[in-house]
Amino acid sequence: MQILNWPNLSEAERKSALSRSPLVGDESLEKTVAAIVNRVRTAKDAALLSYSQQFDDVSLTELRLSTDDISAACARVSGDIKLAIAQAMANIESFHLAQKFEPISIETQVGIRCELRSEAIEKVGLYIPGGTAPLISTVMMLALPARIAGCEQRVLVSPPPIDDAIIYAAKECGITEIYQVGGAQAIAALAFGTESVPAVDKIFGPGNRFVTEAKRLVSQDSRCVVSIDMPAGPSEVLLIADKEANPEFIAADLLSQAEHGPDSQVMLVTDSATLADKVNAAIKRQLDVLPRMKIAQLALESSRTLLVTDMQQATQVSNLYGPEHLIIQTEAPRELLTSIRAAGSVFLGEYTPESVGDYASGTNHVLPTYGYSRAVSSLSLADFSRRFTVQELSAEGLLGLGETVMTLAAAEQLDAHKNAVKIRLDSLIAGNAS
Ligand code: HSO
Ligand code: ZN
Repeated sequence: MQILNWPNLSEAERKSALSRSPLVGDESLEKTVAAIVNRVRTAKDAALLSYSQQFDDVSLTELRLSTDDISAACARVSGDIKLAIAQAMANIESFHLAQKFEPISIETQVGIRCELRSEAIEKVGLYIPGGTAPLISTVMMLALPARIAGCEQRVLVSPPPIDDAIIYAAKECGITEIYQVGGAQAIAALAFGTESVPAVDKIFGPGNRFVTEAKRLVSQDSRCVVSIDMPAGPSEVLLIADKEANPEFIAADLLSQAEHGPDSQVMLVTDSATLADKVNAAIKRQLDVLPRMKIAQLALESSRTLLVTDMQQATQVSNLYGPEHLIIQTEAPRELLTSIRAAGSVFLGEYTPESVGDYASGTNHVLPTYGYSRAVSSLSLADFSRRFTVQELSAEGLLGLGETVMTLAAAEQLDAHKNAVKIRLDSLIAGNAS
């Protein structure tokens, strides 16, 4: 990894040191994806089946997996994987169960009750990417909170052929239906509905640039009213380390993120030039034996080590970058936590590799990338429900607030608003007089 000395960099050089590769949101991508979305909207299942042939080279007659398909897939999954899934599920369940919303109900003024309630989103669509890594963990990260929140219909889509372990995890996590369809066409199906795939209220899950673009397009299309979880970019990690940190641990953590994709980015921020050199040497050694060496190597090309003067400056750099994952391997990692302003998920100490959060500690691994951690939160139970308010006034309550509302309505020159209060106050006063 390229090593840069942060204090010596100009403003422009600092910006470029923290830059990410541009998100491919070009016009031709938008056109291609819009065409796919439109075709699915109008031709429905027929379009999905023909895209499966064209993009996945699979000729299907049925999009939905039958119970027999599901049982057969589950029977092929090894006992080891089943046990690992069970332990991960238990932790993810505990952590998300603890996030249950407590309703609020207060009297803001005598006779005026205001409430905040929460209800599950009824229909959710969960996208699980296919490709080189079957993301079993993502099934758990999406399906478990959906079930705990109480979402009634939990639909999973994934490109064919769907990995057996994905099907097993989906079944264990209470997915109500599984469809073998992927790409932009799967997102369009979830947004508009087809003969087989139901339309949903919200779509979750990571995907390639076609999937991401499709999510963006359908979330802005008023012909279907569908929300999406969060904006998505390539996966990334920033690691803060001091001179005491273990270079082999650090190299392993950086490579675990780099192997996700050629566009992944890993950053090391340290006050020790010696550590930076040791980490580079360790990366070389560990990279050599990785099956996904080529992918990780490409990711490392756009990754950097930044040398800072102290740990306070390290947190400033991290806040500027706003990483999806932030690993802190310093003598007293928790002390830095209060200085962290933007990070999707924080991993404290040398025994907390990012991998534990990716799979099984209990936290969610769907996190804001691309600097969005400044304003977007990591996925949680709240994302699977909608909050709404309730209010109820007694006559006494309206008598106590009516004048204020009428004054404000008059100031806004909205007489009908004023009248909706006045008509009641008049009736109350008349009632009192009689
Ligand atoms: N690091 C990924 C999640 C993941 N890792 C899934 C392994 N499997 C994005 O947070
Ligand atoms: Zn990962």
